[in-house]
Amino acid sequence: MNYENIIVATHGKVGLITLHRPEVLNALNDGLIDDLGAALRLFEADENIGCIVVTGSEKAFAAGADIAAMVNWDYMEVYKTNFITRNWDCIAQCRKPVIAAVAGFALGGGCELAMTCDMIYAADTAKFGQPEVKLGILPGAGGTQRLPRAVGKAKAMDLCLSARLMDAEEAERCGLVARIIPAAKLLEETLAAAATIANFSLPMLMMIKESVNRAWESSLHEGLLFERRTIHAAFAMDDRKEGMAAFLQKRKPVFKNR
Ligand code: DAK
Repeated sequence: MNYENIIVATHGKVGLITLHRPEVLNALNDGLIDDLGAALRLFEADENIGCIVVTGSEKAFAAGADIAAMVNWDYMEVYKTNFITRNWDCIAQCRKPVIAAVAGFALGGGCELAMTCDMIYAADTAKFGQPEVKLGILPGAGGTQRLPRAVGKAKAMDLCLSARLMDAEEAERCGLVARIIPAAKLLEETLAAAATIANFSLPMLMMIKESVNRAWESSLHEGLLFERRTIHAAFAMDDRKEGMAAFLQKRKPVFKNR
């Protein structure tokens, strides 16, 4: 596939998507989100891919939705074209693990895009924020919902209402970011972590992802029930038998994704 706004590569079992609109700090327009959706669907369908990394440039993961594209739009236009929403949920719907590797700015829709991934690995240069209020709008692609779930109400209110930016250290401290990595090593270390993940049993990765997401989307009781049913089901898997047998036989497991 040829894409205009992203660069796609594979590294063994890891799919890498690099947002690529350098002249506008990877500002998100429909074209980019459509490209991202198409690439994710191909990786999702590819049995050889076990984990996906989404990244940007050294300067910006993404500086938000494309303000130049939005400036003259009116309500009917965004409503009828389903602006951004059309492919926006492509990451959330992906069943394989998706890591956002963020260097530089992740602002507005860029921060929302990173939060839609399963986890964020941040370069020490990363800056997160929901500065939409400066433009006279509100975070509109999940920011008012995912940010408080990730960092708590107080900090989410502070970020959304004041438009201030948060650095990588603060983002890790408050739970938005899973790891901080020196900028020069961000991609290398993220790809290595993604490779470790991708070598585990794919159906088990999908079950774990589904179960952890339940913690966000249901009560504790419902989440625990879902987890219990899932671990019972895991006992039907060849990979579960293989993983345990390999441990006892002191050898590496050979997972068959079954
Ligand atoms: N859109 C368009 N162009 C952008 C951009 C953006 N978000 N961010 C940067 N650029 C462009 C700049 O205009 C500039 O272009 P030229 O002047 O060179 O032609 C180029 O990228 C380099 O930017 P700067 O010269 O400004 O670079 P600096 O290092 O000085 O500053 C910055 C970097 C990131 C602090 C600054 O560029 C900035 O403040 N950018 C805007 C950040 C922002 O406000 N982001 C929030 C955008 S609103 C929706 C869902 C979601 C959304 C909306 C609707 N629905 C479902 C309906 C989301 C909205 C947003 O994200």
